[in-house]
Amino acid sequence: MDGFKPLQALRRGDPIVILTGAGISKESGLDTFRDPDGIWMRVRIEDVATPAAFACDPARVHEFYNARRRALHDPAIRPNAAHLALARLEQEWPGAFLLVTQNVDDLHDRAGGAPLHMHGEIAKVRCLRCGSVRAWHGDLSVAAPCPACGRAGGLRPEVVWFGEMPHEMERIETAVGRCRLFVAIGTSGLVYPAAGLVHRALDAGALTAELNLAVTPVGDLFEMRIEGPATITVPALVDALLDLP
Ligand code: BV8
Repeated sequence: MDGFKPLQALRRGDPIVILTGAGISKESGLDTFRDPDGIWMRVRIEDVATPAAFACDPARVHEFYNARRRALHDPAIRPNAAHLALARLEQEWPGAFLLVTQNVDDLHDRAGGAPLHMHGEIAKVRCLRCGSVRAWHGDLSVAAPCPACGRAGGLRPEVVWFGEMPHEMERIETAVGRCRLFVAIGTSGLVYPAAGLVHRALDAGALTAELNLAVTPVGDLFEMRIEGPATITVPALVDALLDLP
């Protein structure tokens, strides 16, 4: 793909940061949020993805996440060629590499990657009573007792809601500030602070690339814009990077 020509300014082993969003999981069968068939087109953020929503109607919030967690157990939902290509890049790249995902699904992990889940993970639970965090694959409910402290009523999905601070922002911002290549894949670039990371990459003089199915509101910020489905564009990006001298 000619669109990858600017990559030739990089050296093999230059630090890379990749940011992914819901679009990378779309071809695996998981809904995005803001596409016409997206999740936020069916349910309001204020009703299911804020601390106030959980305080007001925890059962409704549990059901929203239970349905999405159950989907992850559908055998038809599995990592796609884009997840697998990023896992290959992570394993073979001879320099610093950080994969940051906004996604709460486990497809990068199941592909063999080691993503930093800045918005948390739907297959984990946190106890508000004792603070413990652990894997959780079944349905959650208000009555479910915490496996650590035994108390009920305090378990919540280990995801970052709107109005909550994403995980490991300092580590993410440090890596972006040092990277030579910043790639945003399958994200609408509308949710902060994730959407602001490209500015930090530009300030650091990094090469920036956006891989998306369509033009996004922040597309003009990126030096490279590769349009197409992630299962095509991401393997092509990884091949181009691993072919660098
Ligand atoms: C916070 C987990 C403060 C839950 C999510 C400025 C600065 C800081 C904050 C703000 C700010 N302005 C506004 C805010 C508040 C808010 C925000 O950004 N609101 C937006 C709506 C304006 N931000 C926050 O609240 C954040 N917290 O700021 O805390 C603070 C400060 C101090 C101390 C304490 C607190 C927290 C945000 C995190 C919220 N949680 N997810 C869950 O999943 O249920 S965010 C939500 O949007 C999603 O979960 C997802 O993670 C995120 C981004 O969505 P995308 O992944 O981009 O998905 P989307 O559908 O939008 O786009 C998909 C893209 O894929 C499209 O472009 C499409 O074209 C493309 N695509 C589709 N198919 C394909 C494809 N691409 C390639 N191939 C394909 N096949």
